[in-house]
Order: sequence, then structure tokens, then C-alpha cells
Amino acid sequence: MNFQDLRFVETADTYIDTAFKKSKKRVALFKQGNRDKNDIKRMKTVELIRIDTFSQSLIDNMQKIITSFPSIDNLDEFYLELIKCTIEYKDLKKSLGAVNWAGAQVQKFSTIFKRKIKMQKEEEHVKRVRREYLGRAASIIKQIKRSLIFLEEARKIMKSYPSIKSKLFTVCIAGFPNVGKSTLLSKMTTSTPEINAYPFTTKSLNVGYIEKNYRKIQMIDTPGTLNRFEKMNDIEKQAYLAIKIVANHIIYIFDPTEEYPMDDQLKLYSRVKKLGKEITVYISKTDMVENVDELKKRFDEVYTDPKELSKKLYKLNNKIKD
Ligand SMILES: Nc1nc2c(ncn2[C@@H]2O[C@H](COP(=O)(O)OP(=O)(O)OP(=O)(O)O)[C@@H](O)[C@H]2O)c(=O)[nH]1
Ligand SMILES: [Mg+2]
Repeated sequence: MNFQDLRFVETADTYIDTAFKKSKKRVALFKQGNRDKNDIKRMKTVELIRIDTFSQSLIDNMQKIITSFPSIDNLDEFYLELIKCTIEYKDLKKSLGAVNWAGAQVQKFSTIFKRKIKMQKEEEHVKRVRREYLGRAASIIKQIKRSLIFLEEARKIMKSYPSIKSKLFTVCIAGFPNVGKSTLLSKMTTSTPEINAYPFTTKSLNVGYIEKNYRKIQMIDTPGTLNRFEKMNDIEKQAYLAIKIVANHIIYIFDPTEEYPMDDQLKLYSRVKKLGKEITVYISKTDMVENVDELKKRFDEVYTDPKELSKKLYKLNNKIKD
């Protein structure tokens, strides 16, 4: 799923202005090509064109908003949960509903008023009906002003969501801050995440891919220490949801230099384990310590070499049926 392409949602006034400009231009064009007979028949044609162009501009723009936002009812669980914890989900549904309603109303009134125009016998009356329609249509769009503002805010938040492919075999990299999660991701995949000597560097979920024999594996760098969900910041929530919902496998990194005490790292390991996913242990920074035998003894299987770890992931991925 990709939220980067969500369309910018304009204000109600901008949509109305655009519709006015378009209809004015279209009418001018028609008048240029039809200079003869300035009678009521021609006038009606002009006003029908104006109403058509005006309403179509609004209808198109409302439709574009609806199709640009993902269909909430068909979203993958990960994104649905992400939306629920970062945006007022009910308001999002309501706002999209309001935009849909506005488009339909504009359409409905355009049909009614075009019929009215055709029935008029006086020039003054044609003008009055046209004015009434433009006023009505503009006021429908003004009625959903707040929904449009809300949707633009929602778009900005959704734009920051990671692009995760829910169908790929997915491995999440977990561990305490600064243990080398992003470093491992950069060693194993072509992803180039930010890496720094201080903790809490990663502020959005980094995603990378490895591929062998046309079988892709998705790797996600998931920072955070799995505190209580309500206490987590946005990135930690994203990481937690990725581990809980998307991960098929977890790599848990221990940092033997113990910038964070080993006891705490082991506690987090237990917490991750409780989520019920298969975990592979990786020990980072083995170039910085004498030996890691004590730590290794705690587990049946431990990796210290990213290449060996890749081989294990390929094997796991091969076991999975497409
Ligand atoms: N010597 C050595 N340094 C490493 C190794 N892995 C990571 N580092 C260093 O450890 C620091 C933290 O690495 P990151 O990859 O940013 O760690 P992180 O777990 O992603 O950190 P946060 O995003 O802050 O949670 C950086 O200075 C890395 O260069 C390693 O295997 N050996
Ligand atoms: Mg990082």
C-alpha cells in the first residue's frame, strides 16, 4: 500500500473558484464561436454550458478525492490499525461520506436546474435560474468545508505511513535503541537508513528488500521498547503494529557492549517473544567485545554475521508457499 500519492485536498473556496473560472472560460469559448443571433435560445445554450461545466468541475474534484483515498473498508489490517491510532477513524469515514454526498447533490441539482432553464421563456428568468443554481452548488460545497480541511490533515498524516507490502514474507528487526537495527538493515538490503551513534535515530519505519531466485523478503526496522501502547509515540506504535500484524519472523538484536544493560535487553526479548512470532537472535558489534560466548549460551541458535542471517531468511522464505 502506498500513501505517498494521496492527492492534496483543497479548500471549499478553491474548488468553487476553480469551477467558476472553468465555466467562465468555457462560456467565453462558446460565445466566440457563436456570434450570431443573440436570442433566448442561444442564451439558454450558454447557461446550460455554464451549469454543466460548473457542476462537472465540482463533481470531478469530489470524485478525485474519493478515489485518491484508500477504500477504508478494504484496507489491510496493518493500515486500518494505523489509521485507527493516528487519525479519528470515524471522522475520516464521515468526511469521505460528506464529499461523496456533495458530489451527488451537485449532480442532482444540475439536472433539476438544467430542466428549469429549458422551460424558461424570459431572458431574465433564465438568468435568475442560473444564479440560483450556482448559489446552491457553491453552498453545498461550503457545507462540507470542515470535512475537506479534515481530509487534508488526514492526508498529511497518512503520507508519513511506511509503504509496506502486506503479501511479502516480512521480517521485523527489533531491539533496544542504538543496538544496530538500521545498520543491520543497511547491511542486508539496499536500503540506506540513517545511522547514528546516539539512540532514537530512527523516526520512521525503514523498509528494505532482499531477493533470491525472484523471491522477495521484506525487512522492516522497528524501533521501540514495547512499552504500554498508550505511552508509545507514533513511530513506536507503527513499529509495534508491524511486529504484531505484518511480521512473519523477527530478528532480535542484542548489543553486547551493553549501552543498555543486558537484563533490560533480555526483558525486551521476552516481551517480543510473547507476541508469538518466531525469533532469530543476532548479536551486533561483535567486533567491539572480546567474546560473546556467555550470551550465545542462552540461545540454541545465534547469528553474528549478516550474510549467514540472510541465508537463514532465504531458507525460511522458501518454506513458505506462495
Ligand atoms: N562497531 C560496530 N558498530 C556498530 C555495529 N552496528 C551498529 N553500530 C553502530 O552503533 C550505532 C547505532 O547504530 P544504528 O544502526 O543507528 O542503531 P539503531 O538500533 O538503528 O538505533 P535507533 O534507530 O536509534 O534505535 C552507530 O554508531 C553504528 O555505527 C557493529 O556491528 N559494529
Ligand atoms: Mg535506527
